[in-house]
Amino acid sequence: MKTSNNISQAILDRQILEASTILLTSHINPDGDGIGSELALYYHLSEMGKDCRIINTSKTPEVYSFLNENKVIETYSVDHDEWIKKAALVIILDIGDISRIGEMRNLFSNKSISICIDHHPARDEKVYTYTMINTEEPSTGSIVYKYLIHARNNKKLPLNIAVPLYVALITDTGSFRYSNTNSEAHHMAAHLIESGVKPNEIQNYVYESRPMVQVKLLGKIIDGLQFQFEKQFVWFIVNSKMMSECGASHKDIDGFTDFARTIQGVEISCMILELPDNNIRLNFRSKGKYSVNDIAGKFKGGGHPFAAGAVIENCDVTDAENLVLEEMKSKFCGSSDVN
Ligand SMILES: [Mn+2]
Repeated sequence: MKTSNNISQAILDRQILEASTILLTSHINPDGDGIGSELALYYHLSEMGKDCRIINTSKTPEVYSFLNENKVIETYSVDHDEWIKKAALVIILDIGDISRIGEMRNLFSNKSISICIDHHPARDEKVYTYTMINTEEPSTGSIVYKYLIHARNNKKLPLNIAVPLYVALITDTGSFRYSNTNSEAHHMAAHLIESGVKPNEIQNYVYESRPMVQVKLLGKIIDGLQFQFEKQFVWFIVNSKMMSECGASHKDIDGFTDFARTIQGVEISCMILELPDNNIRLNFRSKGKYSVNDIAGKFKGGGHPFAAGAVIENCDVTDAENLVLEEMKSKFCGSSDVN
């Protein structure tokens, strides 16, 4: 899917050339793709002499702190407002839905140009001046990579750009295991390795440095796994009590839905996460036989065919569970799925 205000690389060149102050941002609880895309663009734009800053609503998850040794990723506070209002160009990366920008949503001044670079379908593309959206791409980092290859005349990328792009790519493709992995993803990886990225080193940082609180929470999640529809569907609840018992916060829940999907025989996994203010976050993952973005869509969410999510407002865990099971019933017991 491409949107009507999608721009070419040449137009992005021009927008960047004309802007001296550029803000880069991503979604709340940013992931490897959001952070990796931001950092790659940041180092490119800084090299061009731009006054460029990365400001996110949420703190950088601990697992990605190795990418932020220079402390260039900032966490939003009202002190940033003045600078943000001055930014001539705002580049929003990997956002999916603009509501996922959190508190920073109302801060774009009318004067600033906004560009959304993403591989999620945009439900609200009109909020941006321009978009560079391609839902065929496995990661936002892949779109940024292609742009940077163009902007830097096909040269090898410096490590400070190649490493974050590699992180973006491996985190969104599950290290080349997910259905979005294509030959271009491997070509991109090869080029990044030729640029000096050490895959084993990066994989260790990302996948073999799990904080103990996450492991404790995972233990509770495994204990509470529930199965239905001949064990093709697995779901689990993460409530505030479990979180506080483990000393975990929302940044620690990344990857659990993917983990549940790895179980033999499971086709779809779902996490029901209790959020503050009586809201529920749903995360869906599919092995590829059934789509899940249509299910997320029923709850006004969205995403990719095999990885999607939604937030249900004013809902408790039990109601959310019943609603999800109802949808799953029509998925597994209804007419056969095209996917
Ligand atoms: Mn992404």
